[in-house]
Amino acid sequence: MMQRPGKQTGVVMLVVLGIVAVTTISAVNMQSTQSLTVRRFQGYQNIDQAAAIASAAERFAAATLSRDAPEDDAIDSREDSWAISIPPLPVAGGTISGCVYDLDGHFNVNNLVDANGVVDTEQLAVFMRLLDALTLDRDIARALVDWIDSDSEPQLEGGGAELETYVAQDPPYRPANGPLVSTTELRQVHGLNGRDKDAIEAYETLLPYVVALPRGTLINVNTASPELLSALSDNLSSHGDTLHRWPDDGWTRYPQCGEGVDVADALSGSVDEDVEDRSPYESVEDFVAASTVEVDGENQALPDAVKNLLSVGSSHFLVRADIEFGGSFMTQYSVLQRADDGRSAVLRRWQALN
Ligand SMILES: [Ca+2]
Ligand SMILES: [Ca+2]
Repeated sequence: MMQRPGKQTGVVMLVVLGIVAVTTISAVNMQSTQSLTVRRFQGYQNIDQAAAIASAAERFAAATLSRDAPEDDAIDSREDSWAISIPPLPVAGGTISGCVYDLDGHFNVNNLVDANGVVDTEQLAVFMRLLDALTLDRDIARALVDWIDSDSEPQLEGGGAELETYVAQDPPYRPANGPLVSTTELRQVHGLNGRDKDAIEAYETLLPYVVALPRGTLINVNTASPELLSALSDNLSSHGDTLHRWPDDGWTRYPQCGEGVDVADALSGSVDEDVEDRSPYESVEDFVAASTVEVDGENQALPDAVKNLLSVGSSHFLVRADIEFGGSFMTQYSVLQRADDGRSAVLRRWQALN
């Protein structure tokens, strides 16, 4: 589908306005930097400046998401105004670049266990097929259920792991028996833990496809990876590549930002028109129709139980901001939860200095 130059231009104007706001903040702070006579504090000061710029970028992203909320009937896709990557742009004394990823296109591991602390068999089936699609061991799914579920009984069908498995580790530790706060916790789960090369590889393979969000999120079929779409039912195991709605293979970059929209090109309205049709699904019913496949001469639609796990919109986003300031580099990640009224709350935020 052809990209819409008008929309892109609008987006870039907003980016420029947002950066002007950021630059103003930096300029004020620059003056205080210059008044410092103690040079050895310069590094800390730069980090403070970078953090201030990152914070402005986070607010800018939240504002973009808020504007988007009523724009397209709760549809979120890579065609939306929040989905562009911002190329390195100058701010006073440094540069800023960044992007926003939708997180509801990933499998939320906390959905594996329901509100009563008991395994959700429908979610477990999807997760096991996702492991299949990634050629990972299905036992990881049962170990993960045990890590989250409230009891201390290992899953019956094998692969489960409760307290006795973890106290045998060196050093010993306990399973959380509750939701994951971050996907980095997966490195403690049986099958993904320890110094074993296969476990480390399995963790790294799985990480781009999963997320740890509050329980009850729906999978956005407009931003889900081909692997996750393939995992929705046995019938779809080879259909993810045709069903996904990414205009490029951008899901493989997560959480790296893509190449930024060229500001000059976008302002002149010159954008790439040679893009394959990946128009977003406007409803879950649209997706169900597109994913209905013929099996043994009969049309088989996605079962209702799976349909109920899906959405065409998103409530959770990862904002990435890369800041260079005075020779210091900082990457800040913020997990935003957008409410129905468009306002976002920050669920988590972390920074990496490099
Ligand atoms: Ca258990
Ligand atoms: Ca447990």
